[in-house]
Formats: sequence, structure tokens, C-alpha cells
Amino acid sequence: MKALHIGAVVACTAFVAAHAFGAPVKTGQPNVPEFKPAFPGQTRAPEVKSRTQLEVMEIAAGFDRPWAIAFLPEGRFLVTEKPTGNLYIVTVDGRKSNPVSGLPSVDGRDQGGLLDVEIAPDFVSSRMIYWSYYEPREGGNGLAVARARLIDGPAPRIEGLQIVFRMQPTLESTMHCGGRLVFAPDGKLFVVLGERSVLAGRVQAQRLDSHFGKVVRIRPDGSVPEDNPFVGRKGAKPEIWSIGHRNILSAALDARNRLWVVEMGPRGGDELNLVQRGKDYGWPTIGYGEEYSGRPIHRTTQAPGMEQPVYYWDPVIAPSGMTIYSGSLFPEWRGNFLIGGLVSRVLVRLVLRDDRVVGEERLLTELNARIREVAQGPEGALYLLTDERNGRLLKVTPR
Ligand SMILES: [Ca+2]
Repeated sequence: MKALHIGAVVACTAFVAAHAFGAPVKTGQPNVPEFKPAFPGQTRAPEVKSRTQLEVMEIAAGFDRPWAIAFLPEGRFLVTEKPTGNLYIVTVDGRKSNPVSGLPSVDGRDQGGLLDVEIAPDFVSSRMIYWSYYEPREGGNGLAVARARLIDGPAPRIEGLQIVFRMQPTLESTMHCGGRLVFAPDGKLFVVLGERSVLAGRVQAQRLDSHFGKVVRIRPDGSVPEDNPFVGRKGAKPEIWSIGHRNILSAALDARNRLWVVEMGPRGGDELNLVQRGKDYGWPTIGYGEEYSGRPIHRTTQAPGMEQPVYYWDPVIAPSGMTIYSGSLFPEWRGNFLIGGLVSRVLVRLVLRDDRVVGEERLLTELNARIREVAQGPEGALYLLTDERNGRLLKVTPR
């Protein structure tokens, strides 16, 4: 293992004062300055500074664009590799297994490939794992979620493969499938999705007959819980839990088991949303960004019946991966949102109070790496994956 010492100790000004006043994190000019926040603190919250000095250890490297981590109860990790579709078991001292065999092939172009992996809540007895991936299909592709039993050993493999969810309709696009998986404590599985980026997909984010741009909620076997909001509505996909999302690449539960997501915006307009049953998060009707060409997407930032983001970024951070910290190694981070930044090459920390962002920090700037995954380990350390050809699995602890 290699220790990378990061950052200097920064004395913190009084916590309350920093929240009430204070300049925001220094970023560039907004891309869409004519769009104003709907309420104070919806963007550019005052900068806060962690008092804890961080130590970053490299546990393993040599992953091709790794995407997600899951923690096995014995202290090892599952790590997905996006373009290759490979899943590895990694030991705490960084030894990588052969790729787990038996996984279906993936469409690994662009944003596609093998994405998230989770262990079942009853993994200790069932040995079941769940993963999401871009599924190659006749006439295009789409996100799928599969599960199987993990058979350990020198040649790890899966057994009893089942596809439990298929995003519909099939469309040819190598972009915006979302893909994070979150198990709720009641055993339901949230799958967060994107709208495929192309215009033919984007317009479906508001349509109930399409999974594009939705959060869906299923049972682990793929069946639909009867208390989903659109069950029984004619023409509606019954798996839908919320609508109007662009491309969700971060999802996590808070201490009250509420689902929070961060979605990748266009140029300007990355959003933090608190996902509630049956609600509409506005895309592409409202938002705070613009097309990469500079052309407008939205006439307005607010509309009746559409939810406001709790927070937005312009310029964007390009989010991927998030954990809401609940461990004991970083007491000052308790309840904070830790979000990986791709283009921004930072770890973003948000401090929330009463569901409003009251402070923002950019951590690990010295690492200067695209951060794809942020996960809290069982012992409270933070684990990261860097989005590189030689992607690294990093462990962050107090120094
Ligand atoms: Ca929105």
C-alpha cells in the first residue's frame, strides 16, 4: 500500500459563522447567469473547511475505468470495471481475483459497460449479488439489472443468473443510463436511470410509458411493489417511482432512509434532489443549465407540479458516486454528503441542515483525479475509485 498525504490542516472559522456568511467555493463563472436560484442557498453555498487532515492509501490499481465498489462481509471488495464488463474480488491488501466468470456481456462503448454492484441485504446466507450494465439488444441497447449467486474461490463465478429489470424501450445510445442501485431497508431496490442523452430519449423523461429519466423501485426478484405510485395507471410503467430526471449517477439513503440523488446536468445545472414517491423533477422542462452548444434548453427554472433541486451547480461538478456519511472515523462529517467529481476532479462535501445545503467543500484537490465512486466502508473509512485507464481503489482515513 502506498500512502499519499493530502492537504494541510486548515483551521476552521466558527462553524455557525461559516454557514451564515462566507464566500462560496471558488469556481468559474456560471454558464447561465440569467437563471437565478429559487431560494437562498440553492447554489454556491458558503465554503466550509474540514478540520480533519486526510490520508489517502492506494489499495489497488490497474482497473480499467472502474465504476463501483461493494463490500463483502469478510472484509473484501467487489469492484466493477466499466468497459470490459469485468467484476473482481479484491482483498484488503490489494490482491485482485480473476474476473468473476458467467456475467452477461456488456455494451461497453462510451458511458456503457458494467456499472454498479451491490450485495443482497441477506448476502451472508444467500450469497446473492446484484449489478447493472448496458445490455446489448436487437435494435440498440438499454440498462439491465441482474442478480446471481457469487461462488467464491480461485476461479470465482456466478450461478443462477436472473435478469430482474430491463429499461424500456430499447434505443441506440451509448449515453445516459444512470445505473446506481440502492437497497432500501424494507428490501426494495431502487434503480436510478438516465434519459439516453439523444433527443428521442430526452423527451421521454416526462412520459410514464418509458423508463428513461426515472427512478424505479422493484422487489429484488423484479416484481413490482403494489404501492408504487403509477401501478394500475393505463399505459404507465409500474416500476416508476419518480420522473423528470436527466442522468442520475449518484444515489444514497440518509439516516432517515430517504433517497437522495445527484444528477448530471447539461452545461451548468448538476442537481441534488431528494427523491419522493411519484414526484416530477422537471427535466427537460425546467433546469439551470444549457446545451453544450450554448443554446437554451429551458425557458424557465420553475414550473407548477415540478420539484426544485435542493441544490445545483453551475459550473458543473460532473457528479458520480455518493455516500451520506454515518461512520465514526470522521465525526465532523456525520450526515454530510460526499460526492465524487469527474470533470471537477474533486470530492465534494455538502453540509445540510433541514434539507438545505449550508456549506460546501472541495476535498482531495491535490489528488487531481476523476472520482467515480464514493463508498463508506464498514469501519467508517471512505473508499474511492478513480476513473482512469489505470483506475485506482483508494482508502481515505484521518491522518
Ligand atoms: Ca430537475
